[in-house]
Amino acid sequence: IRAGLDMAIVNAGQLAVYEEIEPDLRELVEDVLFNRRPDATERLVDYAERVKSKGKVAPNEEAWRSAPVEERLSHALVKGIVEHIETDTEEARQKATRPLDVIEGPLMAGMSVVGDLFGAGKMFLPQVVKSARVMKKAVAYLMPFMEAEKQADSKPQGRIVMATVKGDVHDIGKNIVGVVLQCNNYDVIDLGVMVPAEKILETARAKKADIIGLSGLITPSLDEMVHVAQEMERQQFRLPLLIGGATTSRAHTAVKIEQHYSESVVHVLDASRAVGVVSALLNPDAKVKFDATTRADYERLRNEHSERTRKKKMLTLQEARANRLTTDWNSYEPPVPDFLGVRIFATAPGSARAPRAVFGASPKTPGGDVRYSKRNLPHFERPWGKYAIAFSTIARRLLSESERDLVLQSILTAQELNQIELYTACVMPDHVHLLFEPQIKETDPSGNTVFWSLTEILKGIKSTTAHRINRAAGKRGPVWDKESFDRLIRSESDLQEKFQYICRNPWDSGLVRRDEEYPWLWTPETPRRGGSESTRGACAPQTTRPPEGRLMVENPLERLVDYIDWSPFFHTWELRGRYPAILDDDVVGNQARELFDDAQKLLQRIVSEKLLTARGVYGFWPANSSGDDVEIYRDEKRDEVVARFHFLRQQMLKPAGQSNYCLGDLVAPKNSGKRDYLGGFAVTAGIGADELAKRFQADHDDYNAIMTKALADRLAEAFAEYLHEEARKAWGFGRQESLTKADLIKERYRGIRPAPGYPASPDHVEKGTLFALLQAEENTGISLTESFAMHPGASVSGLYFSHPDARYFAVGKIEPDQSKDYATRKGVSLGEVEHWLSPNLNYEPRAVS
Ligand code: B12
Repeated sequence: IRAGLDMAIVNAGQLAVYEEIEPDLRELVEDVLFNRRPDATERLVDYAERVKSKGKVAPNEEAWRSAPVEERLSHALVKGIVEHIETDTEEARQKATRPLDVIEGPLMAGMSVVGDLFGAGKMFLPQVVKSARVMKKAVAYLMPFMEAEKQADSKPQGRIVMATVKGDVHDIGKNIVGVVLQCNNYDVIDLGVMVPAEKILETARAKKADIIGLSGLITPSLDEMVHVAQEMERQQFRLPLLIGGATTSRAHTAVKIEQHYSESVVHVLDASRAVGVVSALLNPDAKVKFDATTRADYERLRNEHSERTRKKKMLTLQEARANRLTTDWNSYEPPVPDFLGVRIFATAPGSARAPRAVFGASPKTPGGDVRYSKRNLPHFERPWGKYAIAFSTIARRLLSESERDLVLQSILTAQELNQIELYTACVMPDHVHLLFEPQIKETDPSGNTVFWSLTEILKGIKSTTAHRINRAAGKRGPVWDKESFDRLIRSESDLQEKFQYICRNPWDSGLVRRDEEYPWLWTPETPRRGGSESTRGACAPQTTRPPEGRLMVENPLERLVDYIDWSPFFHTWELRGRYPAILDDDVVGNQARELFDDAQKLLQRIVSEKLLTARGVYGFWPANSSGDDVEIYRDEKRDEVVARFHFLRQQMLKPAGQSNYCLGDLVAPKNSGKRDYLGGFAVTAGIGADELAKRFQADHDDYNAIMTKALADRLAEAFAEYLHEEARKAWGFGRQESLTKADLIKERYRGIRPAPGYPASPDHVEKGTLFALLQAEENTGISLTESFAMHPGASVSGLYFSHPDARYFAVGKIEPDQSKDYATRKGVSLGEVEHWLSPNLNYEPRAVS
């Protein structure tokens, strides 16, 4: 512009990485843009003519393969290409003096190009995560060579211990930040989710961390972050503290956290800012300036906050109630649902407690399998390998029924002790079949992961059972044949075949009739009781009986796919825009399309291979409001209150004609004489998501690990949408709906489904009441943490309101009078209410309590 440019037209859809534009062309273009020479335009037009006359030459996709190995590695990293990475890394290793030089040389150089391009906004997040996958695969390939040479790790720029705080389960955001930091050569120790303060601080101390980073999705986590900051101060930590996650903000960090800890406390809005913040904090010179700016900024935010709080025009609770939403209940007939009680929807009917998916071959290990010989037979083991095992009794002696009980129990104990992830077990009269995956045993002093070995696991099972069988029979001597047959599962079909074979063994071998049960078969669908109480497994010919009085509906995953709202999926990957327009966006369109294609591929796999299990429950209950609360009655007699939902009312001064909303106003009051109803739901699509993500991670594939969780979240929201449609039909008024999926996303239907924690009902504790009414844990397998987060993470729960005037709103800030009233209504202390509603208080709690 300084050089005289008035206007430019950019085809952002064809943006290339600037540094990769051919130097001659770049010079010609720069001459024009920067007005460097009088004949610049002619020269560029001339060049264009020459290119045109040659015709469009299809770029040779593989041309980069002929470049020197250093350039190939850099190209693979920048473009996220994994195909040749092992070959190229091997070539670089042979050229280098030490394997470590490959990391510190070409790989690091490639990653720093990626880091710079991302930092400069020239690369998008999905590309960076794909680059990280290439880097991790290369490093994993070199690892065995470095271990063999006992070489020290390369020196990272700094070490960051990260965790999602206690009570919170979500980790996509944290995982993304972790990958981006790793790309920039920071050593990230990720402690996972639901991590107590003590563990975070102990690890930071033991591992000599340079920075601690916390993440959280829901508001109760904010208090936990304050606690971590206070503990860091008390224990005299001197490390910067980073705050991140959907529920956090700069304002909250400034107002609630920063003053508790004297070292730097910094809120990080998203992954693209993480590297800048971390590098500033770890550079002593830059840190001084960075700290001064941040502290001044937070000071200003605190002042603005207290100014706003002082100036905010608030009503008393009484005044707010007088300005409630009014309904002429006399002329209103609440719709009556088809049924009362709950309905369960599941992709795989069966027990909610153990609905684990059985899938996936053993991941490949770059260093190859560990091969060894036992009694002249070859054996293979690999990390996260799955094994089909068989062992027999000595001389094929027959086990009695109680002995078979003992054996099954002992196998289940190995699973409970977390030595194995059990897929199936069948104790036949004279032999045992098992399908399992050995789990991590420990980390050895040099930081290597050690798995339980097959020998240890089988020795444990065989010797305990032999001992117990002998003791019961008053005998001595061997019970089991010394040899066990183990087979590494190498493919998906291999796994399915073995799984089916074992599950059908009692029937196929003619031991039991088709209509009989075999109690010593265990599968993931079997309730975890073991012994003679255990029931027949999933592969056996069977019918699923729903729990007494409850309707179970089989709901395949593919049905949910149509209900997915894709826009938030792109936000997760930091691509801004609405779907489907984002696919043709000038700036992010290409990247969005590539990401969307990758997502479709994985989604198809998830659906066809049933890699995730979704379960949901919804229900209706007779209900009437009583003040700001809603009473739930046992039955239509409405004389016994079985539960009570407590709602909060807006207290801000509203413009004339607008009401002070409260969800309670949407249900007919008790004294109206009208029979109204309330609905509720809880859904998850996250059963199996952690396991699937873990498998991708074991294959150094963070891209698909993050993608798995993002898709599970989408499926959970889609399930909530689908179930709401079912509920509206069951409630009658939804039967006439003819809405497209886009209409559903725009909520063009009658009624709302606010979730405990969302702005209209900010109290997460109400989830406890909802879960009890739905028997959600039993019916879906979702459990609540101490902070009322739902586990698995990809879960949503909420209430259904049918009133035609129902709209979403934000309760916003509340005054001490409402907190006290709310505490009385709930029968809890004021302190407890203030703890859970802390972000909603328009006052400092200690001033009034
Ligand atoms: C998508 C979404 C979901 C998804 C999954 C969420 C997820 N992926 O984590 C689903 C549908 C499962 C969901 C469920 C719920 N949600 Co929700 N959800 C959202 C939404 C719309 C987007 C969140 C998101 O995925 N962002 C994208 C990810 C990548 O970003 P991120 O996690 O923030 O991470 C970035 C930064 O924060 C930062 N970062 C994150 N961690 C760290 C760590 C460090 C160290 C650093 C440096 C940086 C950093 O970098 C990351 C990458 O850029 C937000 C609203 C919003 N716009 O934020 C509500 C929101 C988070 N949800 C909310 C609520 C209440 C819920 C539920 C409790 C509702 C319910 N009753 O069912 C449940 C809880 C689920 C559970 N398991 O307990 C509230 C939370 C606030 C509150 N009042 O508690 C929000 C803010 C909505 C609102 N306005 O009220 N939700």
